[in-house]
Order: sequence, then C-alpha cells, then structure tokens
Amino acid sequence: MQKKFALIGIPILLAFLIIAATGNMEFLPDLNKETQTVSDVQSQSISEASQIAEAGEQPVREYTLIIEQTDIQVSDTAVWHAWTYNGTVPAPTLMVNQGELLRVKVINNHNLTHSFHAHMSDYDPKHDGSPVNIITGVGAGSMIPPGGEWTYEYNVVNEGATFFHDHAGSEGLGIKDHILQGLYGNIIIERSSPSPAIDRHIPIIMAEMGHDVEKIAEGPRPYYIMNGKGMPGGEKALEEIFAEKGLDGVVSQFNYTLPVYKAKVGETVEFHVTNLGDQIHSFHLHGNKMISSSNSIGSTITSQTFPLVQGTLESFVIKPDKPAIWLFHCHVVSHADAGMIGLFIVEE
Ligand SMILES: [Cu+2]
Repeated sequence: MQKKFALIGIPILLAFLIIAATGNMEFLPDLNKETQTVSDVQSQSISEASQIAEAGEQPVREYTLIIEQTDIQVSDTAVWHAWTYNGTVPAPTLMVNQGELLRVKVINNHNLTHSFHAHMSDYDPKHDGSPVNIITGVGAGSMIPPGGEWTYEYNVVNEGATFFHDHAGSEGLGIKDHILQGLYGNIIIERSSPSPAIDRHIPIIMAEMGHDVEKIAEGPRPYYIMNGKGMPGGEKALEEIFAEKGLDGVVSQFNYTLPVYKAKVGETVEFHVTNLGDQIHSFHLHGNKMISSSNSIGSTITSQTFPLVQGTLESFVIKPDKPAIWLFHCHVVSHADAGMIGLFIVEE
C-alpha cells in the first residue's frame, strides 16, 4: 500500500499542483512577501540596512550586522537556537556594485567570540576575521569578543556572487560548529551591464543544521537545510501531508519547512547556490534550462545538476517558459529525504 502510494503519490501531487498553477493560483500565499529574493532584500537594504556614502572618489556601501542568538521554530518538532547575523539564517543578502568599497560593521551581542569572514579578493589583512589576525596581532579585533564590534572593509573587484561566514571557534566547538549554527550569508555583486538583464536573484545556501536544536515534540526534525529550511522526511513527508490535509497542508509548509521561490514566465532568473555545510551537496532543478553564470560562464548545465564541494558556489541563469511548480533538491538524495527539498513556482 505504501509502495503503491509512493508510486502514484508524487505524480498526483505534482499534477494537482500544476493544474492549480496553470489555472487559479489564488491558493498560493503572496510569495512576494514571504520569499526573500534579492530584489526584496535590495529595496530593504538600500532604504534600511545599507547606506551609500562618498569617501573621496570611491562610493562606499555600508551595512550593519548584529550577531545574536535567535530561536527559530524549524518544524513542528524542533526549535533551533541559532546564531545569526541580524536574526535570520542565512543573514540578509548584502548587495553591492563593482568598484564600491563594501563596509560592514559587525556588532557581537552573543556570549562567544565570532567574526565576519568574506570570500572576497581585495582587502587589508586586518579585515580577514580569522584566527591569523590574533596570531599576527594585525586586526586582532576582527575576531570580535562578546560585546565588541569591528568594521570590515573590502574593495569590490569581483563580480557575480560570493558569501561570508563566521571564522571563529570556541572551547569545545570548531569553526564548523560556528558556521553550521547559522552564521553565514551571501554577497551579490551587481554587474554594471549584465547580459541578459537579471529580473530576479535567488540565493540559496545549502548546509546542515547546527548543534543547538531543542526537541519540542516527537518526530523527525530537519537536518539538511537550504536557506535554513528543511522538510523532515523530504518529498515522501510532503506526500503524506497532502494525503492527510490536502493542498492547504502543503501550502502551510511554504517558507516554514519548505523553501519556496517564485518567478514569472519570461523573466530572467539567476540562482546563486552555495554549499556552506561540512558535507558535499549537489543541486538539481527540475525542468528549466540552466546556463552557468559563474564557474563556466555561458555553458549549459546539461544534467540539470551540479556538484558543490564545501565552501563553493555556482550561479546559473534560467528563463522559465511555462507556468509550473518545479522541485529543486540536493541530489545526494539521502539529503533530500532528510529535508533538502524546495519548490520553484513559475506564474503567468
Ligand atoms: Cu546534500
């Protein structure tokens, strides 16, 4: 019976979702509000989080990030006592233009030493945010003690996307533990004249969930996550929710245990996918032609999947041509089974 359900469950679920998608989309929540695309982040960031100031000839892009513990309910079974930059996992995406000076003031309101280490290529060593700063005494304060702060600066010479993370450890906890607890985020460097023009950025960080998770009810909890979210039990669990509670049950998981992003037919959408976990992940998007825009610019990702070793990123561009609901997931499928799945919704 279970097997039969498994065989017919996914096609029925997807067919139902696609019928709903191509017909009446009103069953969907307003994902513009719930989905953190960079366009959203950018408008928030420029008005609230970041300020642009002129320092001589070079424009300066300023952000402030506060490190603090944030309790996030990650499923009906668990609360993650995460460590965050500005209260979310990942941190808010930092938008910057090529040629600018990126200045990030980081305040540590947590009870352990932390840092901000950006995968950028042009900065003074004092802004490295790693234990080398303590060893050399150059920028020792960039390893920020509890209650302290440090302002990091970078010349933005790269283009495309990159990321940042904590680079501190503490007694009994390694740098891995600090990162997996949630201290990471993306930097998107807007190209001066992208071709084609990008209508929507979707940054996704793949990782494992950190160690400080409190069980609040019986049952599985997410372990493998994308942008802080994971569906315990993966696609099979989603089928079971559908069988039990119908489409409303599935929708209730949107941007709770299931990362959901949307775009419109004809838009040019750029995904930026990073692995900040401690294991190898791979990223598979169903049904859309994927053109690399980072490591092998212009080439088609023919298998619809690419591998990500630890600490790497791949960006790609798609141009969705039909309304649909598509899965994306880690293709280390045991990771998908344990949470690493999401939906990409294309609307008319
Ligand atoms: Cu994986």
